[in-house]
Amino acid sequence: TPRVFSGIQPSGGLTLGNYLGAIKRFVSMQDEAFETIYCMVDLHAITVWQDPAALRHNTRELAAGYIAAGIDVEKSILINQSQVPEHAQLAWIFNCVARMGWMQRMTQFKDKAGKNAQNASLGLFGYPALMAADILIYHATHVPVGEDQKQHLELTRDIATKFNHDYKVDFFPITEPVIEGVATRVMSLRDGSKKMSKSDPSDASRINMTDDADTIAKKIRKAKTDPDALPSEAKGLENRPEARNLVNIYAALAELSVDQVLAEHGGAQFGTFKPALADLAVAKLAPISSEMARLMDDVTEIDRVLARGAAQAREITAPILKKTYDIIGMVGG
Ligand code: AQP
Repeated sequence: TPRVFSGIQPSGGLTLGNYLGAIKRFVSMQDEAFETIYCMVDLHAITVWQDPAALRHNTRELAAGYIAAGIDVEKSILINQSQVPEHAQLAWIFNCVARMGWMQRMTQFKDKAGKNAQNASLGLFGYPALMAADILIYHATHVPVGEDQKQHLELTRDIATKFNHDYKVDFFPITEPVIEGVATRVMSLRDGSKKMSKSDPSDASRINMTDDADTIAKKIRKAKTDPDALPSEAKGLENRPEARNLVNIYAALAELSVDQVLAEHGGAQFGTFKPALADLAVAKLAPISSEMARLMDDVTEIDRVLARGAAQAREITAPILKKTYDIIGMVGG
């Protein structure tokens, strides 16, 4: 069976962008004909500074978010990255396969390192090699992600191709990105040109999965928009990034196409559309956030789930790492 791997960083609270761009898709793939493995990528999170107590909390809360949103641990393997050591072990091998020049082209590194790239961690620079290891240590064939991860997945393919070529093997699969739906790039509520992000300094820029109904309504009411009414067709949203973003969010939450949403709301002013969107968001998110809160009441249960997930994962990863060492020529591989 085709195997799916994907992950989310516990670098803050889950956002609506993570939910619509990633988790919602993870849940649907779990129910299709795939073997599914989903991860809290804590080793990725520490490529930028994380307060230890916050990292621990965010990792457990992310696990609660996955489960509350519909990841079923009887159907999917749910893991925390650092609890499956083969991820980091294979990443070292891939550090020796990937080329400096490939890494230097990564736009996420440029965005995250900013102007002072000399002060970025070496881990932030090597992030895509660890991501390739996360995927390939399972021989995963399909990786559901948001639009922003496309370049990293191309690098994963390049690493697999070079490894196979250098060692004259057909060992690592060439992974397919799965970037589908109307919410592959949910934008900031304050700036239609920036993606919604858990680490944006402005909390008003995002909807957190743990926001209460009033907060969600207020953030949507204050979201940046233009003064025009909604168009009646998708092409009327061109050059209106903020309007398009709100319509896309509506469509993704309601599981409708953009044209279906506009057939209903075309001609409406934002004064009418925003409350409708807020009601829909609250209706969809409130059950998830209350279940997350319930799960977080007793973290021993979450920790138990993660320990079990790690044991299941290692049944897959340990033989693949052993075989990799063997191919490379390591004694004991
Ligand atoms: N705004 C978004 N729209 C659609 N998909 C998104 N994803 C993230 N933001 C959006 C998808 O969520 C998955 C997990 O992403 P991540 O947490 O590993 O890293 P990220 O993409 O860097 O997410 P953030 O929220 O922006 O985190 P920080 O602020 O820590 O960098 C990925 O599949 C991603 O595409």
